[in-house]
Amino acid sequence: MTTTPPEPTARRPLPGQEGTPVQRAALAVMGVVAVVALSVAAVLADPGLVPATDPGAASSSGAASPGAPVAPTGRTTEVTVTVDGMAFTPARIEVPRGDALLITFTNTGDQRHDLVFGDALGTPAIAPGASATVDVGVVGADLEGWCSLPGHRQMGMTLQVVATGAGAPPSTAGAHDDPALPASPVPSAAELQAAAASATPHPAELPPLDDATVRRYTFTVTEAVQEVAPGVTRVVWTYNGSSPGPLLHGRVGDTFEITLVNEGTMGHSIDFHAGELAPDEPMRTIEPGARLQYTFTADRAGVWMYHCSTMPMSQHIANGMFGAVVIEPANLDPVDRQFVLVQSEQYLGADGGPTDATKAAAAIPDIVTFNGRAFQYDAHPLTAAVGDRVRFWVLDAGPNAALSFHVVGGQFDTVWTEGAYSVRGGTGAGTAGTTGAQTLPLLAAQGGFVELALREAGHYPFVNHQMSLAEKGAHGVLLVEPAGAS
Ligand SMILES: [Cu+2]
Repeated sequence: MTTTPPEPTARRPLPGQEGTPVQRAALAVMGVVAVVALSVAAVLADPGLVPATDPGAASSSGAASPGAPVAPTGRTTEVTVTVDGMAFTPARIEVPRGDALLITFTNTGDQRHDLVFGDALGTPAIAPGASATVDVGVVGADLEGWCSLPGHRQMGMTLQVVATGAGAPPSTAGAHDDPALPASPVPSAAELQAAAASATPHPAELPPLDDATVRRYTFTVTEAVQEVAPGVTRVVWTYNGSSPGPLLHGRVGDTFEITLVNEGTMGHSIDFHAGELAPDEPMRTIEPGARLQYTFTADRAGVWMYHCSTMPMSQHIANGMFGAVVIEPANLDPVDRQFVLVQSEQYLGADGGPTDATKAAAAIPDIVTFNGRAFQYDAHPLTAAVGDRVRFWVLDAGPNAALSFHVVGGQFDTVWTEGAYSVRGGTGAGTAGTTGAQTLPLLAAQGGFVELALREAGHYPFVNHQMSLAEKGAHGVLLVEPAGAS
C-alpha cells in the first residue's frame, strides 16, 4: 500500500473528477499544457490501488481490489468497450465478484475519449480508432467509470461495473457522487468591472468592407488561461486567440475559404451558419495537429454565428469557440458608426479549468458578456456624437441564454432581425417616423441590427434587458458627446 504521494501528475482539473490540493497547485502552475501527460494514466496514493509495474504505452493497472475486500477467484473477466455517439457501449458490464477485470477500450467515436475510474486509474485520451486497456484489478464491489474529457461524463459517458454473485455488497453503481474540484468563486459585479477596467477591450467597431469577393482566413484553435477577475482564471479555447473569434464581414455572394487548424489538445471543429452546405465533411471534428478546408458562399444577408460543433457544444461554445459573420443586406442605409456585439455566457469551473458542464447544462450562467468580457464597455465606452446614426449588429452566441437588446434612453427607429426589417425608419435625429422599437429580441444563435440616433449628449447604457443577465455583465455604455466635440 503506497503511503507517500508520488510526484503530482498532469491531469486536467475536470468537472466531476476528484483532485488533491497537490494536483490543483500543480495545475495552477502548468495551466493548460497539463493535458500532455495524459499519455500515461495517473496512479496516485489511493488506498487500494498501487502503481502498475509496467504501465505500457497506453494502459494502466489497478492490480488491487477496487470497492471492497474480496477473495480473488483467480479468474479474469475481459470486456471490450466501444463508443456510440456520446455513450460507452456496453454502458453496463457485470463481473463475478472476486474476478479481475481487464477492459479493452476501443474509441469508435468521432473525437477523443478516455475511460477512467477516478484520478488513479484509466486510459489516456485516445484518438478515434485507437485502443487502450485498463487493468481494473480484482472487483469487490460496483464501480463507475467515465470519460473525463470536459463535459463528456455529463453527456452520459459513464460505464457501470456491477459486481455479481454471493457476498457482493449492495449496489452503489450510479449513486457515486464524485466530489468535483471546487468551483471558482463567482466574481461580484464590482470585481468584474475592476477586471474590465484593467483589460484591453475587445474591438467593437465593424471593420470596413473592401471589394474582395473571395475572402481567405486561417482559423487556428489554441488554448489559453484567461483572468476573469483577480484570483479567478479559466481556460479558454479560441479561434485565433480571442473570444469571440475573428469577425468576418462581407457581401451577399462572397466566398469564404477557411482553413481550420487544430493546435489544441482535443478534437475541435467549426460550423458557419453563413453558408449552406452538407455538414458531414466541413463540420467534422478534427484531431489535434490536423487541419481542414471549409469553403462556403454567403448567399444570404445576416449576422451569422459560427461555433465549434464538437460535443458537448455547450461546453465548447461556453469555453470561447464562437464568433460572427456579418453579411450586409442589399441597399443598407449609410450610418455614422457601426458596432458589433456578441453576447455569450460563462459557467465557471475549477480555477484555471474549463467550463463547468453541470452548470452549463442547468443554463444558469455565472457571467454574461458582450464580446467576451463582462462590463468591458462600461470601463471603455463606445462613442458617438449627438445626431450620429449608430448601427449595432448584435448576435446571441449563447450557448443558452436569450438577449433582449435595449439601449437605455434610446429608441430604435430601425430593426432588422433574421432576414427582415420589422421597423425601418428615419434618416437622422428628430426626423424618424412614428414607429420604433425598444428591444431587439434574440434567442441563442439569432442575429440582427438596430439603428438609432440620439438627440442629447449623455451616457446611454446598452443592456440585455433580461436584467439578471445585464447584472452578470451583459452591459455597456454608449457615450454620446456633443456634436463637433471630437
Ligand atoms: Cu471545440
